[in-house]
Amino acid sequence: MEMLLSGNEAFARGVYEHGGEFASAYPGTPSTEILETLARQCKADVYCEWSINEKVALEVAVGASWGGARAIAAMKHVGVNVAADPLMTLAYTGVGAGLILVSADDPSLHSSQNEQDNRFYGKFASIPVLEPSDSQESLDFVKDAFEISEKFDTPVLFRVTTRIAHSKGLVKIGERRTVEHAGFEKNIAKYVMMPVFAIVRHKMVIERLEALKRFAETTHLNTVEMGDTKVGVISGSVAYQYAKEVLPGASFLKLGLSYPLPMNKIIDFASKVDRLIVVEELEPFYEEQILAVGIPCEGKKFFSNFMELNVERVREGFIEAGALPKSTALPKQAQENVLPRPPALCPGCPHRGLMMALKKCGVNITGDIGCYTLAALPPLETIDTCLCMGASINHAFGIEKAKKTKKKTVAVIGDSTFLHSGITGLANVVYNRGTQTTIIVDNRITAMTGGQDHPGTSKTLMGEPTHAIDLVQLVKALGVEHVRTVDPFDQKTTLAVLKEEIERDAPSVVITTKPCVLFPSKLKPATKFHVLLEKCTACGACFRIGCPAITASSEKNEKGRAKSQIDLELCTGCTLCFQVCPEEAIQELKK
Ligand SMILES: Cc1ncc(C[n+]2csc(CCOP(=O)(O)OP(=O)(O)O)c2C)c(N)n1
Repeated sequence: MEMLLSGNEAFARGVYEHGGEFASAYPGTPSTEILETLARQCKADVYCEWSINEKVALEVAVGASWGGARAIAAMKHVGVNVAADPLMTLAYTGVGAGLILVSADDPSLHSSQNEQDNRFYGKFASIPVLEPSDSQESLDFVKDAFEISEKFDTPVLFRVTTRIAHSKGLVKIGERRTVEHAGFEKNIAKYVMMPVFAIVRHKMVIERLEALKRFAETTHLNTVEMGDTKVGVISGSVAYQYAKEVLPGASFLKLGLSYPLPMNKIIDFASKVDRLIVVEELEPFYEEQILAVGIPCEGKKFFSNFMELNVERVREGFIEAGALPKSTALPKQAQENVLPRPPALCPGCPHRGLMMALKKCGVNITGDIGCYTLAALPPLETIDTCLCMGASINHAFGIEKAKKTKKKTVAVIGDSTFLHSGITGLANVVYNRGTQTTIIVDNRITAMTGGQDHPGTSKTLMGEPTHAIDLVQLVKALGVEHVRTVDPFDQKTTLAVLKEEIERDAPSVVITTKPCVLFPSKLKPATKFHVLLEKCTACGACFRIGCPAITASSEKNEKGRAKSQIDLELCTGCTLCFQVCPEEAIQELKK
């Protein structure tokens, strides 16, 4: 049977079909749908969980693998940085049953803070990297990945990119097949990485890499497609699809196992073509390794490592390389006349109320990663920093200790992010006698990635009720004595509480308590608000809160400035515009 599946859905299907029994992840675009699909369709056979962060996700998957279950841990590319500590030594211990670490990279930063190329983690840790080039391979390669993992006693890095993860293609699906493995067995030389054992395992890693190199030469994952021998193209992942579309008649060496590289196969391929061109997205990962063994090849000078490739960019690269005549250039497409739509907080988002109040506090605001990061942009312009998850609390602390900044600094962090990697930072603030205010914007969900549960929401990914961490109790236990909760839609109280806590010469935490507006089951039925045009003076106060429900009406004031109007479809009745209107022109709509 065939199904139309995204790469993520196909990978999930592959885990099911090839006997996966354990799957963990922390959400992050473009990887999130792997666990969502598994939990929706396969939870009777595959245990699924949202882990509290990526390090935990990898470590529990390692435990499952050592315990005899084929396991996967999925995360976005920056998540692998969080999981890098266990990963580097996991390369030494090896696995029990097959273990796959999925790294979903995001060339072009569609929804990420950087464009790092995680193929390098494979080389760094000396573990194999598999890269599917479409949905079918996303399913099929799971079988190879589990088998390689078990045969070579290694975790396998399964690297996809946004276009592979989110594009759909027809996929042949099959039945589930399970493989029996023994449970955990004591073996300290393998599982206890103290120097005396680790040194032996490191030797094993080096020998294993040699064995993997030999395997790379013969595996069906790396295929040669001979065509015209003027140009030989080495490529993999989605870049292969682009290159094949643009230069279908050329000879290709397609790499499905992209680390370690099959160097003999590459040497042989190079000897059969006049010229070797490497087409790969982001960094010159293949190119540098091929050049390092003395095989002349070209790549990055035609296909830049900046932003993702596409068919057009690959066509232009081949034209520049002289592999395609200039006449094949496609006419530049006319720029579509689309109005720019900068990302904005949703109408009714509780983060807006907090940011409006914070704007009046005259403080520096170190930010974190979540929907609230959008408040860095106009018109709110409150968030001053965003580096990586959990960093906000530590940045505020560092700025305070640097003692060069007159204004006070507060940290803003989401509930999911606080649990992911903020708790340790707050403990550090208390321990090292910081005095900052930390604001936890608790909308009771991981909103930015589409609304996943976390250890504060009382529900597991398997749909079971569970304990919900009480954030007030948690931060008190860390030693924060001044902990307040506020309703961010109540501007007066929120501002008063913030001012009081910011003034304080001791660490404090303010927790906002309104849920994400996209989870309406948690909200009261909305009262809508509208603008009384006869009272509106077009002062712009309501525009400055950045609510997409508020737009310019066709009515103008005497100076020709547009008065406001509220889109009743979008209004959630949060009351923030009502609270800022100095003319009482915004009123509740009587039913
Ligand atoms: C290490 C890492 N993992 C995952 C992500 C993807 N991601 C971005 S923000 C976010 C969490 C957002 O949830 P929360 O902190 O509750 O804020 P909200 O969006 O709900 O306001 C996640 C998982 C990331 N950027 N970095």
